[in-house]
Amino acid sequence: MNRLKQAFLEKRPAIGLWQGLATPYTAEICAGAGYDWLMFDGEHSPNTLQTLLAQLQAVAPYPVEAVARPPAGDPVYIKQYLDIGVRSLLVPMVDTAAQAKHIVASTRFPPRGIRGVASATSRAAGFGANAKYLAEAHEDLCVITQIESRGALTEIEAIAAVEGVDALFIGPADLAGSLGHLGNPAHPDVKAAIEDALARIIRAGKPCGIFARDADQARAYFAAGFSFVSVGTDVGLLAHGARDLAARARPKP
Ligand code: 3PY
Ligand code: MG
Repeated sequence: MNRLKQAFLEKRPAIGLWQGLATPYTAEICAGAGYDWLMFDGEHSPNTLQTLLAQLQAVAPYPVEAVARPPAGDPVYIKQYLDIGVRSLLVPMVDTAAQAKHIVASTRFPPRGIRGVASATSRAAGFGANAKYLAEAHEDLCVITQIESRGALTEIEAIAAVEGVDALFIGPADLAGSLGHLGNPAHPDVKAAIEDALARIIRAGKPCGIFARDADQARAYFAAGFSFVSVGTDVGLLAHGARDLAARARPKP
């Protein structure tokens, strides 16, 4: 069973960690660190299908759900991601219900959708060993669409109502940009928009996720009703840790 969907069903808060380093070695370190899900980023990190595949293989033995974000909600990316074994997709920049429907259709084989058919050669189907894959693949998928523009805010109810959209995820950085506050997701207008979006997504009956900058903000988001929260990034952990260590080790003049 998809671990993120399981957490949603059991109403268990799911903590995630953003993965931007694009290497299997660090992904494996993070996989054993106690997060419920890791998010491998194909939108803003230097990931190729090969680097993504290597990271999926590295984290496979760990009890963590591998979420991956394609560069866009394009059926071509989606079928490639699913074929290498991604079960949970975070799709950026989804502004309308029509887009959300197209994305869900891209994850389903005909007649349910338009996903290109492969199973004998795909890792997702156990390289042909899973005879039920074509019939049952959709049951284990988790499709999450991002709400991160002024336009998407107006469409929340319609997007949340799309069958096959399992959860919605607010992107504070892009949302801040779209609302005229680029680089300032803490601006009161953005905070108000996030609160309103969360309330409407909960009313629509869908789990809502968000990106938090630190542990305090993550806990506050869980307390506010978010179901899944990503806290910080692997890049940030390394960058801050490295800078801090250098600064503290340098002898004072
Ligand atoms: C954003 O903040 O725009 C994201 O996509 C991730 O949080
Ligand atoms: Mg974004």
